Parts: sequence; structure tokens; C-alpha cells
Amino acid sequence: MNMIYSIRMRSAENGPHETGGTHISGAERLVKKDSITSVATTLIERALTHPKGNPDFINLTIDAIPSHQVHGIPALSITTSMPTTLSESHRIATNLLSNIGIHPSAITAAFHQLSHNSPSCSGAWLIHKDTGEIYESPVRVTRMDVEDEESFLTYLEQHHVNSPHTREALVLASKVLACNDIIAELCWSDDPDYTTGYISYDTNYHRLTHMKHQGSSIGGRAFFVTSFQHIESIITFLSSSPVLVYIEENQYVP
Ligand code: WAQ
Ligand code: MG
Repeated sequence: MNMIYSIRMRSAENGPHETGGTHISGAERLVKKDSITSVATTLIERALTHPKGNPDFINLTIDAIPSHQVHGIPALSITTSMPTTLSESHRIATNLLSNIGIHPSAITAAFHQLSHNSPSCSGAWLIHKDTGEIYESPVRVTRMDVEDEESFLTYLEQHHVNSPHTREALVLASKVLACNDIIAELCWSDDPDYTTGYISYDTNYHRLTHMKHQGSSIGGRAFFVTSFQHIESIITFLSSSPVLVYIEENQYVP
């Protein structure tokens, strides 16, 4: 059978995440067999040279998935706003979330949760869009990658956002919104030097330059869900359904 390989890395300092270690970095790739060794090396190097710290725990997991289980999904459209202050960024983000029908209590819950996120948290919080209720445990999204490296990079370059942060976040955000029960995401990085975050909704990936203060290592992700009724299938989709993200012809800048 034709196989594709999921490679996942997560690293932490002061012990594993499970025992309260501080999350340093994580990454997910989905590659052909002949790329496993080089991608694994790249991910380990990345863990060892991350600006957040020196991991004493690195977990690398590789597993084979039959290619026929992999689904292609289109990339979201990129927009960038460049507010100069954190409060202006949060105001724009709040408006975007509110415009698509997310209750103010859910928006407040998301900002509060991310601003106080635990340094050991390597997953996303699921928040009910009408009540602001937060599901008990965070979910890590895995098993995703770009379908074609070259066209993805061309797309990012056309939008002047060719950075590893955007590449990975756009893949993750595109997969997350492919889940029927999720209508939006709020995210900013835990990397102290990276203040740009985003809101994604419908087919949009809307970047905002000042989602947190420079130097802060608190970041996180919140996914707004329409109901907790199908929580098991939401979690299964996010954590184990393999997805490759492609660029549609009409998404390129003419
Ligand atoms: N699944 C769920 N949550 C995750 C995952 C994942 N695979 N990876 C990270 N998180 C959570 C976790 O709490 C991290 O602390 C937090 O998100 C931030 O992760 O310029 O770099 O990898 O286009 O630091 C946005 C890019 C960058 C905006 C986001 O996130 C742009 C970023 P980081
Ligand atoms: Mg990070």
C-alpha cells in the first residue's frame, strides 16, 4: 500500500509537558518516505536551537498512514492589518469575531485564556461560541502539511509573508476551519519576539501585527465551536485526520 508519514515533534524544558515542563516548540509534517530522515533532523535541530529555551525533553513520533486517507483542503486567503498597538489589534480581532456571530462572553473567555495560558500548554482551547464555555483539555492539531512546497511558497511570497511562522500557522488554520463545527480561531505565538497573530474565519486568514507585547512568551490558540455535541469527532479530526493544504489557481495574485 502507498504510505505517507506523519512526523511530529514537541519539546519542553524542565521535564515533559505532561509533568508541567515549559513548552518550547512543536511542529508537524506529513512527508514521503524518502524525506523522513532529513525532516526529522530539521525538527530536532529546530527544538535544540529555539529562542524560547533549551529543551531537556524532545518527543519525536513517526507513523505511517495509507495515502488514500489523506484529504486535500484549500488554503485560506491571507489579509494583513498593521495596527501599532496591542489594544487596537485586540479591538480589530474582537470586531471580526463578533461580526461572525461569536458571543461577547466567548470572545472575552478566549482573550483571557490565551493571555493567561500555561507555559506547558501545547494545544488549543475549544470554546463554545455562544456560551464561552471552555472544553476541559486542550487539543493538539497534527497530521497536516502543504501539498506542494513550491506553490505554497509562491503564494506566501506573493503576500510578502514567506516566514516559517506563517507557513505553519496557515496550514494549521486551514485544517482547523475545514472542521464543520469550528467557525473561527484566535492565535498568537509563544515566541517572545513574534508579536503577529491572526484571526481565521470563513475562508480568511487575517494577520494582525501586535497581538501581544514584544518579549512575552505567553501565546496560544482558541478554536470557536458551534456545539460540544460532536466533541469526540472534532478531536479525532483535529488530532488524527491527515490533511494536505493546496493553493487554488484563483488564489494567486494575478
Ligand atoms: N495544535 C494546537 N495548538 C497548538 C499547536 C498545534 N499543533 N501548535 C501550537 N499550539 C498552541 C500552543 O499553545 C502554542 O503555545 C501556541 O499555540 C502558539 O504556537 O505571521 O508561531 O507555534 O502569519 O508559537 C502566527 C503567525 C504564528 C502569524 C503562531 O504559534 C503570521 C505561532 P506557536
Ligand atoms: Mg512557538
